[in-house]
Amino acid sequence: MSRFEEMSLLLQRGKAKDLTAMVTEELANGTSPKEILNNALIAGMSVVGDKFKRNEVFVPEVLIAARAMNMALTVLKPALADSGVEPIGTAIICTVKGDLHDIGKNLVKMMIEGTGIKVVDLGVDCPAEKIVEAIKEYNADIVCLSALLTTTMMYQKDVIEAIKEAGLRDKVKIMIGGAPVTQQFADEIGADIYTPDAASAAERARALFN
Ligand code: B1M
Repeated sequence: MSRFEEMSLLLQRGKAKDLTAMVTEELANGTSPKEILNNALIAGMSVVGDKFKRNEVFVPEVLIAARAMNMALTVLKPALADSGVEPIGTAIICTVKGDLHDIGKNLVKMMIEGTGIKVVDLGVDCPAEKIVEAIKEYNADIVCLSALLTTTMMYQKDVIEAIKEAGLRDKVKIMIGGAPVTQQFADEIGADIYTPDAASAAERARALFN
């Protein structure tokens, strides 16, 4: 098994300390931080995402793997910055106004981060104005909206209207999701992408930059 595969497995098993130690060791040995990111961390998260989609692992395993990834990234990030590796794009994510559910949103965030996209998290109960401001401030490429209530899913439409009114609609792709949301609803309100789960959200976000 290669060192990358070993690190990928540690990530999949959520072994945060062992993974971080191994990433530190590899960096000291001169392994490229970009290769560690792509061949070990992103590769590992992508396996977790696929298993999550097939119901072979569940929310706790994904959260534990994501925690391991975040810890490893704390040692990798300075090396990535030194070697000039930039995120492939920027996403804004939030749960929309009136809605406090954030477990699914956090999973989507972690999986998207796992693809090398920078994610700015605006939290829950997020009004349209705040999203519009964030698109400008962070020069975002994608806006990711989560809603878990049949009442708040309608607010995703208000956000799209606000983005249009601000003249930013052509600048960003809008992805929506959450338990009551469907492809048909996404088409009706003019969202660009609907995804049913966190792994698909990460796949579709990444595909925008291929
Ligand atoms: Co609430 N709640 N809740 N709740 N809650 C639901 C959603 C509900 C279905 C329960 C029920 O009645 N059976 C129901 C909604 C009914 C409806 O609208 N049709 C409901 C209700 C009614 C309420 C309150 C109104 C209850 C009350 O106070 N009377 C209230 C509303 C508060 C508010 O938001 N204003 C409320 C409150 C809460 C808690 C605070 C107690 C808690 C939230 C804690 C938290 O999130 N920090 C809570 C919880 C935990 C749930 C349930 C039990 C679980 C939700 C969850 O986290 N699922 C839920 C019932 C259920 O789903 N079984 C329920 C796990 C999570 C991983 O899945 O969020 O669906 P999910 O995310 C998935 C996908 O949907 C997708 O990917 C994720 C993972 O693959 N996804 C995206 C999500 N966002 C995406 C975005 C994307 C793409 C994919 O692109 C951008």
